[in-house]
This record gives sequence, structure tokens and C-alpha cells, in this order.
Amino acid sequence: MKKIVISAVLILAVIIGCKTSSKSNDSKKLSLTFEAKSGSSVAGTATFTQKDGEVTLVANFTGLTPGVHAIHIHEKSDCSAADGTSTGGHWNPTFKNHGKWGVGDYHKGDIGNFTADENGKGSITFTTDEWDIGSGDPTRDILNHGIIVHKGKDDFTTQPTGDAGGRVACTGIIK
Ligand SMILES: [Cu+2]
Ligand SMILES: [Zn+2]
Repeated sequence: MKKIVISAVLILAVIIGCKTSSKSNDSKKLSLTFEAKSGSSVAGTATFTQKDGEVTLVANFTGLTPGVHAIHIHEKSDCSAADGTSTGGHWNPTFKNHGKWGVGDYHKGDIGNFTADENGKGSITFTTDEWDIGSGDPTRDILNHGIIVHKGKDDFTTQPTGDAGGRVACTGIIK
């Protein structure tokens, strides 16, 4: 009888242990470095952090032209082209129109705009429960896509690009 009780306690401990470890697996982080494109001198870094079912992007840039710049997740992680076009169009796994996140139609990659100051420095923080890191769900998983920073601003209207101009920085979203 004692043996049975001890076994039951052990099994319970294993179950609790598994639950705890699967919860901590929900916390994931990716750190990325941008490369300059289209002859720009933009440098930057980005982190994606997944916690409690939400993913937060924090990105910081230098070397931008002062003013408003679009930033999107694009389809491919391939930054090899000098003008960044190797990343393809906006990541749009749900086949929606381009737009402003949370307002009508929008691509899963439509992060939006941020502003660079007079010294060319800019940053953006963006949090959503519509992304994840590495689930394999094509409508949510940001892995193996790319991030593009544009020369100009996203008008949230022009299809399918937002008319944001050339591509001045690029990184693959890869481990
Ligand atoms: Cu873009
Ligand atoms: Zn878009």
C-alpha cells in the first residue's frame, strides 16, 4: 500500500513538472540585426518576445532619413537583393487587403509607421496576440519571413504596398 502511495506521488510530481516546463516554453525570444539596403546607411536591431500568448516586437534604428517610415513583415526571409525585393511582398497568409492593423482589412505583416528624429534615430514597439514564434501555424508563425523598413510612409490605402517607397533595411526572421 505504501508503495502505491509513493508511486502515485511520483506520477503526480512528473505531471506537475511537465505542466510547469510547457508553460515556460511559452516564453521565447528572437534577436535580429538589420542590414542596410538600397544604398542606405540604416543600422538596427529587433527583438521578438513571446509571452502569455502575445508577441512583442521592439526595433531600434539609426541612419534613417528624418520623418515617417513604414515597417512591415514581408513574405520571405531572403535579404540578398541589394534593394531588398528578395523578401517578396507583405506577409499576407489570410489573403486580406493591405491596411492599418486593427482597422478593416490588414495583412498579418502590416506593422505600420514609426518616426525617425532629426538625428535619424527611430524605434517602434508593437504587441499582438495574432503572431507567434515557431508554432508552425501559417496564419500566425512569424518565423522564416522578413522585416523591411521603407524609405517613406505607409498610406494604409494603396494596394498592396501602402506606397511606402524603397526598402532601406532588411532582416530575416530566423533563429
Ligand atoms: Cu514593406
Ligand atoms: Zn500590407
